[in-house]
Amino acid sequence: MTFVAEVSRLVASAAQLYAGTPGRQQVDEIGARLAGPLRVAIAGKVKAGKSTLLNALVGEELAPTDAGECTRVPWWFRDGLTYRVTLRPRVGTPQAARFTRTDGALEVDLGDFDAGDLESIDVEWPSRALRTLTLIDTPGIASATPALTHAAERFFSPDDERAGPADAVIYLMRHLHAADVGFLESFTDDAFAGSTPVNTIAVLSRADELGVGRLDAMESAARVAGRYRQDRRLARLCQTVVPVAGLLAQAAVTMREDEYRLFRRLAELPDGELEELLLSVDRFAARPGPAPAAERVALLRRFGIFGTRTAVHLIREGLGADATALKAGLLAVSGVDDLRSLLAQQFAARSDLLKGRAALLALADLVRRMPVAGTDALEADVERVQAGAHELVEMRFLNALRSGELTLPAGQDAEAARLLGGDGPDPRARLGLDASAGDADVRAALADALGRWQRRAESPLAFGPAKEAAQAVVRACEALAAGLAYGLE
Ligand SMILES: Nc1nc2c(ncn2[C@@H]2O[C@H](COP(=O)(O)OP(=O)(O)OP(=O)(O)O)[C@@H](O)[C@H]2O)c(=O)[nH]1
Ligand SMILES: [Mg+2]
Repeated sequence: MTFVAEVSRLVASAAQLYAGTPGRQQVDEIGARLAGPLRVAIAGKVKAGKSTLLNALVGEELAPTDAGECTRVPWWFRDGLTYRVTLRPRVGTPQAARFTRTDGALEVDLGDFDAGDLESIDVEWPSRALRTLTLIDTPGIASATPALTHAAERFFSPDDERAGPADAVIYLMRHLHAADVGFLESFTDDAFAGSTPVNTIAVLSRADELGVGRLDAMESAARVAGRYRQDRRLARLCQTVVPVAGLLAQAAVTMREDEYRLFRRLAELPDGELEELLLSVDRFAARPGPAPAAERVALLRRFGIFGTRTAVHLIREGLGADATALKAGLLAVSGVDDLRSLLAQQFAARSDLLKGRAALLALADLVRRMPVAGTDALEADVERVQAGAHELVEMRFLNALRSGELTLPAGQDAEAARLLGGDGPDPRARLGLDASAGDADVRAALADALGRWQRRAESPLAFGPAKEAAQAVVRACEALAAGLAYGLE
C-alpha cells in the first residue's frame, strides 16, 4: 500500500471512531486537507515582497501590496468554481464577504470585523495556477507592530494544533537577518510541526534592488544567493536559496498591450536620452519623453527601474518582437521561472508525502487531545506508519544529511542525498541524470547505484547511523527499481 493510501486508511478509521463526537469535524478537515492541493505559505519579514510574489505565482494581481505594512491577516488563495471571499473570524461562524477588484488587487469589505478579529480571509478564485498549490499570503514576522508578528506566529504555530496549516513554506528574505534564522528554526523545529528543511525554499526577494536597478542586478543577486546556500545555518533550514525579482515577475505576467507599446517607444529613443530618463524615478516622470508622464510613471511603478531597463534591453536585443516574447523574457530574468520549477520539483512532486506527513501529525495530535474509545490503537497505528513509512525514513535521513547531524565517509554525502530525493524525487533527478536521459541509461545508472550502496550497507566497516543511512539509500534504489519495473518512471 502506498504511503498516502495508508494515511487515508488511518483517517477513515479515525472518522469512524469519532463519529457523532466533536472530533469528527476535525477528522473531516484532516481528510479534506489530504485530498486537496498542497498548501504553501509565503512567509518572511514585513515588506519582504510576499504578496507581490504570490501574485506573480498566481499570474494575477490579487493580493494587496503596498509600501506600508499591508497584509494583516493570513489570506488563503485556492482554486474554486466561482469567485468567492469568506471571512473566518477567530470566534464565530465564517461569513461571505463583499469584494471588488478595481485597479488590480482585491479589496475586501471586512464589514463589522477588525483585521485582528479574523483568523483568515479565504479567497476562492478559479485559477489554473492554484489547482496544484493552494497559496497562503501571511503577515510579516519581526514587525515593529506586535499585532502583525502575533498574527504570523498564530498562523505558523497555532496553540491548539501541532501540525501548522502549511505543508510547505516559501521563505522570503531581503538580506539574511537574525530574525530570519530564528523564524526558520522555529518552523523547522521538530518539536512543533515536525517540519524539516525539505519543505522550505528560501527566496532572496526584491533581488533587483541589490543591483540598484542595473541591468546585471540579477547576476549580483545570484552571487549573494550562492553565498547564502553555503551558509551552514541556512543549509540546515531550507532546501536552497534562489533570487527572485517579484515585482518584475508580477508586472510581466500581467503585462498589457499598451505597456508593451510604451516599452517599444522607449527602446527607440537614442541611448543617451533613455539613460538620462532612467537615472531616477523623478527624472523619468519629469523629463519630456514618449507618452504622457502619468503613463510613464505608471509603467515604472509596475515594472520598477530594473524591469523597465531590462524590457528595453530585451527589445533592443531582438528578444521582444511581440508582447508574448517580451513577457517570457522578463519572467525568465525575474527568476520566477526557476522558482516555479523548484516548486514543481521539490513541493508538487512530493505533495503526497508532505500532505501525508501533515495528516499523521494532525491525527497524532487529535488522539492525544481528544481521546475516545479505540484511539489507543489508532495512536499506535499512527506511530507505526510514522516510524515505518519508507518515504518518511528517506526524508529523515535527507534532513539529517543536510543539517550535518549525519555525516558519511568522504564523498558519499552528496550522492546519498541525491538518491534520497534531495534534488527532486523523480528517478532521473535521483540518479543525477539529465531529464532527457533514456530508459536504458536510467536502468544502468540505477543498477550501478544499487550495487554500490548494497556493498556499503553490508560492509563490515559500516555501523550505526551511517549503516542505517546506507540501508535507506538501498531501499530508495529498490523502490526506484520497482517503479521502473511497473513503468512508473
Ligand atoms: N523593486 C522591487 N520592489 C518590490 C519587489 N517586490 C515587492 N516590492 C515592493 O515592496 C513593497 C512591499 O511589497 P509587498 O508585496 O506588499 O510586501 P509584503 O511582504 O507582502 O508586505 P507586508 O504584507 O506588509 O508584510 C511594495 O511597494 C512592492 O511594490 C521587487 O521584487 N522589487
Ligand atoms: Mg503582504
